[in-house]
Amino acid sequence: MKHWLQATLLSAALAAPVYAAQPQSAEGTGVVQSVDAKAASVTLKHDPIPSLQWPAMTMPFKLAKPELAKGLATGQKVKFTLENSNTGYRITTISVVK
Ligand SMILES: [Cu+2]
Repeated sequence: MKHWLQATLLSAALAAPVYAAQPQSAEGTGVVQSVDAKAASVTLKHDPIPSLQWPAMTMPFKLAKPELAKGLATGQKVKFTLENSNTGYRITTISVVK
């Protein structure tokens, strides 16, 4: 009986469309507000990201690799790629735009 219940709950969770709707990656642009190389994190004031239905906002992003923080400084305009991980969206590429 218990196994039947678990199987039913599992298939219900797998079928939930809310998870399938999350894109695996997205691109965005923004301005660097601060860089924390030690924490592999950068705070960006990003433009709207239509594919994620995110409005413009200022928020911290985790960097997939600490090296991505190299060369970044407050005030730079950047473009970046986000990848969906089990801890949320994190930056996999980021470069300065002129
Ligand atoms: Cu945001």
